[in-house]
Order: sequence, then structure tokens, then C-alpha cells
Amino acid sequence: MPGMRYNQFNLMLQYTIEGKTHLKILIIIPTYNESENLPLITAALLALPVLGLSVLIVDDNSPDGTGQLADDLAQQNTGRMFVLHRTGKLGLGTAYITGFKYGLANGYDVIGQMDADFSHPVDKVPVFLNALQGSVELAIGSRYIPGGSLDEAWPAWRKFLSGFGNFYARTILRLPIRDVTGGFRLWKRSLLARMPLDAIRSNGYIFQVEMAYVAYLLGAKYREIPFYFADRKLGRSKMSAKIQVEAAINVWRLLNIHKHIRLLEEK
Ligand SMILES: Nc1nc2c(ncn2[C@@H]2O[C@H](COP(=O)(O)OP(=O)(O)OP(=O)(O)O)[C@@H](O)[C@H]2O)c(=O)[nH]1
Ligand SMILES: [Mg+2]
Repeated sequence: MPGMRYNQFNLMLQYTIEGKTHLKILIIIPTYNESENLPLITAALLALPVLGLSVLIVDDNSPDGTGQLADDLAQQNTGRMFVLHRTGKLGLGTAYITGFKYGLANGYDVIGQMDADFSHPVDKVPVFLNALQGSVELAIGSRYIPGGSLDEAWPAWRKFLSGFGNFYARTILRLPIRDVTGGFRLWKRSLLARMPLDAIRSNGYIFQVEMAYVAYLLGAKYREIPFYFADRKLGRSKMSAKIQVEAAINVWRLLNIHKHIRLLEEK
């Protein structure tokens, strides 16, 4: 496979981007009350046979002690696991922005994002890394292309809402990306560094849509990779009807907020 080979000594997968062979890869996981999932997800990620992979936890002072647990785990995994603490529940979007800036400031070549709750399959990370070859700068986990799917256990109304929300956002923003609402992505540094991170306004559910939209407006080359989205087994969902209605309204705002990039690119 181009750009990837097994390291001959310890059977680790070693990726190459633009001639660079010792890549620094950071997977960011924002957490709020994920104490049951955290040890499992970090262990799974750090056990991947991918050379140079580290994990960053961005915890919002979770009342269940996830932050302290993250510090303990980071001590056991010195140099491979890092933790940022924020003062309270400040939202998913700003948690990611904080993480992205950390990744850029610390020289990571690939910066990924995923949830703590195993909805995003850890074993797909090497597949995503493979996708970042040549001019491809963004690998997007997709539930809405052949091979991708949603948890069978989800009730029909939840599947409908997810599918409709995605269709709604793509249509209004005229995005060709099939899964614009998902949060399982790997970014090449070059693209993240071009993104106007301080101009990203959404903080909740729609944050993923805004990032995809801005990347698309900037002309980023992306690849969608199918995956099976599993419902969380441990911990509690933070999703609510209120969040979804807010998201639907905020899609319209995105058109206006990033008008200047759109006009610039259309010239
Ligand atoms: N740091 C931080 N993490 C958050 C916040 N809200 C959610 N998260 C984390 O972001 C990831 C995705 O969470 P949500 O988008 O709320 O979705 P969820 O709770 O998994 O809901 P379902 O998947 O629909 O069951 C999880 O790892 C959460 O712990 C927040 O305000 N701050
Ligand atoms: Mg989830």
C-alpha cells in the first residue's frame, strides 16, 4: 500500500506523508462524564499497531472524575497520552478547537477526532490513515455511504432524525459530503493549519457540520470511509431534542457566517 509499511522490527504500521516517515499522530477525545469508557478507549487506541500515535483528552471538569482518571492514565502512559482540563462544561466545539490548537502547536502531522463512547470504531484508525495519501487532507468517517450504517438497535425515529438532519444540512449548504454531522475524522496538519479555527462559531452538534463546510469551502480534498456507528454501551448520551432543533436552525447561520470564504473561493 502506498505510504504505509510495516516497521521491520516490531510490526508496527508506519505511515508516510509527503516523504516524512516518522509521523506524529494525535487522536483527540473530548470527555464529559466518560469515566467508564475512558480507560477502555485509551487502552484500545494505544494498543493499535500504529507508530507515533498519541491520545489527547480534553475534559470539562466532569463531575464523575473523568479528569482525574485521565491524569492517572496519562502518568501510566508517559509521552503517549496527554490531558487538557477546562473549568466546566464548555461544549464539544471549543473542546475540539482547544485540542486542534494543541496538536498544531505541538507539531503533530495528523490530528484525529473521535468520541469516547466506542461509537467510532478504533480499528478503523489505520484505514483512515491510509486514506490520507497524496493530496487527500481529510478522512471522514461516514455512515451514509455503501458499507456504512447505524446501530441496528436504534429506534426508527432516531435513525430517521440522524438521516434527515444530515440530508438537511448537506442540502442547505450544498455539500457533496455524505456524512456531514459525524465526529470521526482525521485531519492532515496542512489543512487544519489553513482552517480559520477562531472563526468557527458552533459549539454543539453543528460544530462537525461547520468544520466540514469550511474545509469544503477551502477546497480541501477529502475521502469518506464507511463505518458502523455503534450506540454507546456505557455512560449516558448528552443528545437531546433541544440540541437537534438548535442545530437545524444554526445550519442556516453557517451560510452567512462563512460568506466571505465562499465568495473568495467562487472568484
Ligand atoms: N469536553 C467536552 N466533551 C463533551 C462535551 N459534550 C460532549 N462531550 C463528549 O463528546 C463526545 C460526543 O458526545 P455527544 O455528542 O454529546 O454525544 P453522546 O453523548 O455520545 O450521545 P449519543 O452518541 O447520541 O448517545 C463524547 O466523548 C462526550 O463525552 C462537552 O461539553 N465538553
Ligand atoms: Mg456518542
